Amino acid sequence: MSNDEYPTENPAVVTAGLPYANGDLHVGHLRSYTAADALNRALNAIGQQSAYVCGSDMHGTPVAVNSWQQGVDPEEFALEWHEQYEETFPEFDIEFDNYGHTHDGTNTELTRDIVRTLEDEGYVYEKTIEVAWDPEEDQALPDRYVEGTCPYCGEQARGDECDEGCGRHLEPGEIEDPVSTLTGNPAEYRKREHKFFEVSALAEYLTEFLDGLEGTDNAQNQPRQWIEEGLQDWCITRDLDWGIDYPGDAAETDNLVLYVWVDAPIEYVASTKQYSERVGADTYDWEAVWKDGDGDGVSASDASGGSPDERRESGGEIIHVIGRDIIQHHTIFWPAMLQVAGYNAPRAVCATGFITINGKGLSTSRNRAIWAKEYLDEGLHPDLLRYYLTTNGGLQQDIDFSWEKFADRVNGELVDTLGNFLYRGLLFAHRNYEGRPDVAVSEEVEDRIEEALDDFREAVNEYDVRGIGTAPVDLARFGNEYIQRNEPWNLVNDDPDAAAQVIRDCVQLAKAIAVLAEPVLPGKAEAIWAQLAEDGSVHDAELSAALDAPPESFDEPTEPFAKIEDERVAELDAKLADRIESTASDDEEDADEGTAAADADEGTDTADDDAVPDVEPIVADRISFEEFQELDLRVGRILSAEPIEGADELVRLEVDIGVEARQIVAGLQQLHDVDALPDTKVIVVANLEKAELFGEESNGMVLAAGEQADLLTTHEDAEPGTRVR
Ligand code: B3M
Ligand code: ZN
Repeated sequence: MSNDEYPTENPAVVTAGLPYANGDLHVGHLRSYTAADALNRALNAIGQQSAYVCGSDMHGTPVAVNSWQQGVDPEEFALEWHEQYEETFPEFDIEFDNYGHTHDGTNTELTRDIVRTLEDEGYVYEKTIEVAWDPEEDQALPDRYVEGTCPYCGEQARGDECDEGCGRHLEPGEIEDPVSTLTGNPAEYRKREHKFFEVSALAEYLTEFLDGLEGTDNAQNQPRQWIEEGLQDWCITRDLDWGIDYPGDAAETDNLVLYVWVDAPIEYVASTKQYSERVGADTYDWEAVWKDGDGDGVSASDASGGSPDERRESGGEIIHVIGRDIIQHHTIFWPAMLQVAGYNAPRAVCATGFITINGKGLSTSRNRAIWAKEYLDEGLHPDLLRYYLTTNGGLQQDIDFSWEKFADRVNGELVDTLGNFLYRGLLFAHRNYEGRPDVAVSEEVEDRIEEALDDFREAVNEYDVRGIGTAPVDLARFGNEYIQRNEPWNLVNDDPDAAAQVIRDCVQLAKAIAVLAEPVLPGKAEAIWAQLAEDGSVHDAELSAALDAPPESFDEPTEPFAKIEDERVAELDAKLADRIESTASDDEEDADEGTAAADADEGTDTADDDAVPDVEPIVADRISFEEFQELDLRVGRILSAEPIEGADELVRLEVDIGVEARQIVAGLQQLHDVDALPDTKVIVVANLEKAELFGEESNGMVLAAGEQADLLTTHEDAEPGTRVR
């Protein structure tokens, strides 16, 4: 890879975290697949060769537990889901260049090969450990077969991940108070021989790797902290009969399969390889992406001290889009494996936030989710959801989905801004000129389009998917303002040349909008392209096409987007509420039956199930009244608010707290309309120690509730400076 600006000379690959083949797809999944799809399309648009690959994650206990519950063979079970995903993704225009699965020959072979290299390079050792065991079933309880308490944060956790607490990966035997999800019995521990990958020897390499890593901040910061706390070696085998067999024929590894997190990311490589084999290495060479060419492993001494820069010179631009709960796997285990096995390091890891539904955690088991199929069955256009999911906040931010918010964005941005501009501009053009007036584009509009293209290129380089998605809407906003300012309807008779100029400009803007809209609104962009009577497909257009003249004539346009009416929102809301309620009453019946495995289907997916609890538990430790009084809370009034450059989420506030005006930095940029903040009354922690954020002093803190940073204010007219007790 390079750290050069895109487009680079190297081929790129964009990947999205593999869905476990164990249940229906929902908005939680779609968020990262649409973001990665848009990023890949945008890279292509700016002239970067790039492929988008993924596959189903067939192994591990997420599949084993669910198939066992249904009494189906895991392979059959997983393949069925895999086939369903293959059908569903294209329905959302999520267009993988290759979609494989982890159980296929390519991945199995590549995985064994890589594990053998890890062994040959001296990074794998054997150790006897205690693993959780179900005495009644007389079987080991790896990963999701066991639940208990996280040893790091004390939250309820699954065997291999603290999914509701600190998010850490847990090693076998680490979980406290283990309970079998098969029988509900307390688990025992048994001694077993397992294979370990010596990740701890790679701390220095990984620190350097993180220094050069691009993508979202969370993907750099969290692993840095884990490295500082001390890396543990990683158990790469499991007592399970579903998975890829440990390579070799040593008797002691007979009953072991590889841990699912070994073969899952290798599918990124396997899937790229399948793509390359299909189109031919002359068109896209997987080895140029993933290997430097020599393909040799790195010896133990090299890898621990070796420089990631050596691998940065050549090779491809590897970009991973994932959920934020799997950062550790992608920034510690995965680059460690790649390094030792002689593969290239990722250039970027972009970790997305979670999704809540009506302010509550998405939960598949509670049916509190928007299901992919259900959305389509409602007859809603896939582009609307793509737009909502990719532009609602920055990638790292949590997104709340409600039908009302969804309709507001669709109606305000896609219908009123984008659709309105296209329709009125093109209708005027068709009626008066049968298409594009025969004059050159004005300098003003050409410059404005150039500016939009530059912003778009910058957004791609910053992995700013939201910026990619809002680019066409911003240009349409300009278009509406341009039409309004020039009033072509008043010029047609008096000054026909001037009218023709305005409309010529609008037609060019429409074409530029189609090109810019392609990554996030591929279906709609193609329709606009066809409306303009353009040849070929907008999917093949490069960004520069935005400035080429459109054909001279085109047909009467239709409105590209339809408003979602309030009644429709109410209807969709009611359906969702009913569904959640009826699942809750089913659950009560299940609970009466007392089946211990009843909730083992939790967490069938990416980063979501109940990850955001409905209500946080109250902190058990009480504080005294004196301790409370140490807090100096004051009423304040925001005097001014402006975004801090380079910090996606932060705003610089001037807040009047009666005695003085304070500068306070707050994470409100994505969650509030910054321009509307001045004059808002807030509650300020006035005696908090000063901090520096992005080089800005923050002198106090503004209180806000929950993920959406709902600002605390006063009910009546308490003046700035009033103490809050
Ligand atoms: N199958 C799903 C998840 O934990 C898991 C991703 C694998 S990516 C290599 O989000
Ligand atoms: Zn934890």
